[in-house]
Amino acid sequence: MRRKLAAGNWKMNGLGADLAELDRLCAAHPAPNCEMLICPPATLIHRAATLAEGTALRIGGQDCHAATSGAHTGDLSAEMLRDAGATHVITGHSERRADHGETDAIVRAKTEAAIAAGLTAILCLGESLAERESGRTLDVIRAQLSDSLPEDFSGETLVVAYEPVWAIGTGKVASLDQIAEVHVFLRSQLLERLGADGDLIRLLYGGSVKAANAAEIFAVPEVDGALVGGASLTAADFTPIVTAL
Ligand code: G2H
Repeated sequence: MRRKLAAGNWKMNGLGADLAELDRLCAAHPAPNCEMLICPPATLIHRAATLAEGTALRIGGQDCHAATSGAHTGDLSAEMLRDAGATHVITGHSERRADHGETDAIVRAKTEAAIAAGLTAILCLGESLAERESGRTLDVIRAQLSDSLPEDFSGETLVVAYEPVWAIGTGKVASLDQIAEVHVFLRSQLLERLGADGDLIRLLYGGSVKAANAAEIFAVPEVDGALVGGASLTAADFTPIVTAL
């Protein structure tokens, strides 16, 4: 049975003082077979991982470079994230795709680098509002998945997060039917590509998830958890999402 996952993405938020929120979160007890993860900014990964040691909280990065080392000023390799204490890394978030021109090919290379470094990659994909309104959602999802999936992965090393771009940070949540349609489609694509192993890959929903809507989203077929932005910044907001898993 697939483990459930509540993953928090702090984006470009968080100073040392905010580690107090993680300290509070460490007191949360996910149900059996459920995991909680926070991806703080890179500057906090080492301190966060040290603080979370021995607790159920896992710490991840928000991005990594595709190369293992070299002349890439300002970038971080997956191995560096692991060395700092990360167990996971987000790849292909729509904000990276938009702000840094990350293509599916780049996302795929980053995801491969993450897995090679021993991290679990959370590979994000999702359609824009224009793509949804023109009826192309499933075509876009199919293409993003096939073009950004790494060569080798397993249920332990890869998680796929469906994040409709129009629902990110906007307060607009996709309807339960819209979430179900894409998640069931993603599962069918993974089964087609991997056979029975396609059932082992966890699928997260992301986009304005909060305590008030988490339980109904987690009850949608093929939803194994959530990637949460704004509502992961405080323990008070994130703990109920973890316990709703
Ligand atoms: C989507 C999500 C976290 P939010 O980006 O990845 O953010 O929950 O703020 O919409």
